[in-house]
Amino acid sequence: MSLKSRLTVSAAAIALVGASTAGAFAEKWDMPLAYSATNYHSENGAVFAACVTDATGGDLEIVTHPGGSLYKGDEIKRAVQTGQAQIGERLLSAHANEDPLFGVDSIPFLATSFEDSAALWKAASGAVEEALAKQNLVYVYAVPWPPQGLYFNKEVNSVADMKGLKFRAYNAATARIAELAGMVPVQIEAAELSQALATGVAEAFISSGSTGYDRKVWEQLTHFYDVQAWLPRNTVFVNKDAWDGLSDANKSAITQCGAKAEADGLAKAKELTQFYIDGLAENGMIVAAPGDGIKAELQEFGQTMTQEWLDSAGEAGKAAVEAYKAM
Ligand code: PCA
Repeated sequence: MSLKSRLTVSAAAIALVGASTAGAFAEKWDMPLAYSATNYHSENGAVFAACVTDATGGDLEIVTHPGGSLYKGDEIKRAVQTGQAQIGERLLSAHANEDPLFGVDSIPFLATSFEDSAALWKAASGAVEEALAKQNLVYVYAVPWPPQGLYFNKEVNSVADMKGLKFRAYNAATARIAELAGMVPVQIEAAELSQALATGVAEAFISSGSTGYDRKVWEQLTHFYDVQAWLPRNTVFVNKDAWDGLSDANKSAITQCGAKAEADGLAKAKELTQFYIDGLAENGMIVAAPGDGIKAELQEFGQTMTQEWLDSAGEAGKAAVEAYKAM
């Protein structure tokens, strides 16, 4: 063997040893997300993933899969619980049927501003973390959506005007509102919302300006009423077994990057709230505050639903709401 080829062989051997060493220790985690890649939650999730990859020197690489591309919204939580994905982001209130605590952020008119939503989360997140732990999940961070408003294909001045509309729901609370208003609830993920509106499967819904903007709902709908009913959260969680297998250094990277993502995501949500609402108006929608009549009717739904939630959520739920109200 010539000197040159011997050098080449040994260089290749070293490269191989290097690669297999990294391969043996480095881990790659998939992180499914339900919302479009350009949504601020998904962008924030991508920054979080890069933060973890960087902080661990590539020892733990997190790869995001936005837009429901790996698992659809309603599949993400189960995928992480069972370890099919190691980490994921989900609108937790969509699972309030499993544990009412997951719906603490979707009680109408309990917390209607970013400030109140932060206080409510402070009061309730410990109980939510425990509820997640019972399901083999470790809480990492949560980021709110902007306040929720009502979208329609006509002017609506009272609950009576809503009667019979097919109402896209994204959790138990939104389905309950439909029921109380005499509408017909249909459960649809945001990724399928544009199509549902285009085909008439849904004619109205409640969500933030963000989702209306992302789904270009001005193509079918005409009115947005800025009701500010609540601010639901997307929550990021890790499979408990995957978590337990991490080194302390890697756990701490996730915790620290998560804390940063929680703060940055909140700042983005605040910054973008008006931008989204302006976007709806610029694209031809009528954007208005709800009239006093409809506001009073919705407030009544809120009281009914708050009581229903307290009845179902047990001591932990009651304690969280009381702690929030005392803040
Ligand atoms: N957008 C999400 C949940 C709340 C929001 O503002 C959605 O409509 O699916």
